[in-house]
Amino acid sequence: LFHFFFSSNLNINDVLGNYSLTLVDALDTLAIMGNSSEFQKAVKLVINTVSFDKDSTVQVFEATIRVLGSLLSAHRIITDSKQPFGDMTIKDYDNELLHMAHDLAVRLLPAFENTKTGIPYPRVNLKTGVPPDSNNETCTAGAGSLLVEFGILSRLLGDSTFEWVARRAVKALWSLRSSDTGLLGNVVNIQTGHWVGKQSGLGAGLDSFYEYLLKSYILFGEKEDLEMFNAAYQSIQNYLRRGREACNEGEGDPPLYVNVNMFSGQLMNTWIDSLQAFFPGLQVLIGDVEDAICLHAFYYAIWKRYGALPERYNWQLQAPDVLFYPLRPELVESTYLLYQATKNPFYLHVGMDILQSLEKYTKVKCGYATLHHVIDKSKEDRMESFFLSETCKYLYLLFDEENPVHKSGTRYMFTTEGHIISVDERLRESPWKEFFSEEGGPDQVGKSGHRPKPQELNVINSSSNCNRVPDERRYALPLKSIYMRQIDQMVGLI
Ligand code: DMJ
Repeated sequence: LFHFFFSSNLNINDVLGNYSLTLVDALDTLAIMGNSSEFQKAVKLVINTVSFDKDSTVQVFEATIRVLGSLLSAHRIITDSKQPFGDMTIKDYDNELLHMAHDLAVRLLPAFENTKTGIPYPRVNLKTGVPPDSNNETCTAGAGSLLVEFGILSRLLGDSTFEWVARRAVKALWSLRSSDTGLLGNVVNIQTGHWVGKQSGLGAGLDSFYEYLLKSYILFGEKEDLEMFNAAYQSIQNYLRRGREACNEGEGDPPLYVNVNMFSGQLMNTWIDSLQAFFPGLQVLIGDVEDAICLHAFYYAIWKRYGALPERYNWQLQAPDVLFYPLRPELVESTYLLYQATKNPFYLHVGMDILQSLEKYTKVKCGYATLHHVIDKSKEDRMESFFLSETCKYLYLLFDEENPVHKSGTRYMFTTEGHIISVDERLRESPWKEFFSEEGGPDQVGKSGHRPKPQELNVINSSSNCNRVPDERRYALPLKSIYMRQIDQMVGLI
């Protein structure tokens, strides 16, 4: 029955992976809430019961952001010498979560092999690699937003493989952007490099690609990541942004970011999706707070109308195009980051409003349920793992002014799945940097025939590598207190 159920529902199988996804994804939320007993219990449960040696086909992106990212975040919390969240240490901890992260990442590596562009396959089987009937098409966000987790893993292990393949994918995608608009599409063929989906926007298929260009720079300090982000941000402003120039003054409609054809910049449709609501949060990170305030207000207006965000909203018809709401975090995330940036109590009000709607419309006996229909408020029997890892975490942090995330001597960055990673010098170490730069600039990658294939780096063998995990406690550093607002300021202070 289990097999029938999973194989008949590809969507659920892809995400769930049969590896205790919700338990794993929620680990650092427990720490942030200061619940050390539940955190310790959950970590032990993960260590003792979760295995990736499974005949399970997963999406590389989802496995990376939800599982790999969470394991790395929890590992760093456990081994942090300062223990800002209370005692989150685990007795006799022997880097098990880091070993698990490594094991999972090794199982994802086949996705990066036998691809002519270096852009990975979207799915792998954890036991057998890329399925024989695999699709050669992938979305830009899925293939190009792996660098934060893969880079952290590489830098903790001292093993370049993971960062190398993730960075190669980013550069390959980047090299395929339109030479006229600088925009990327949302779906690409990994063998030919042809754009199958020519839609460029801020939502599904592209969202975290932009986010990770900036966040990779914050974490690793590699200038090329910032250069790519700045260029992408400029193209977004040039071609996606419509409406009046200033948020609060002047003629015309309020600003809005639309979906356009990547080559012509022409409008492709009149909907926006709820994933786009992350963008104001990203704008806060780069200090574009005015624009962030405006865009956030637009999404909040939609939330107020339905008590949720429909998956797609048609701004021309002023009605939802796609009606479900799977407890997504993006609006809460932007609300939280805008509150941190402005300290305007309006954002506490927004958070309270969102919280009350969630309580009213989505709370069920065993948790919180996806809204199947934002108008009639019917529900689905499904609670996505990001509800605990992101939606609840950002809501909690919004109201918890004294939380160590805001107060401690450590500064944190959130992965795209909301996992906290402390920004410190340990992640700036990359002994392989010169090797990477020999690969040429962003535009060269995917064209050069001289790059070693991942196999040739000779680090894929999981069992031998597991013994090479360094004790990162040795590298724990005293960190200065800062909250991420101005990216230059953050990078400059390290
Ligand atoms: C999360 O899994 C991540 O935030 C991802 O980047 C896209 N959005 C979902 C939640 O909506």
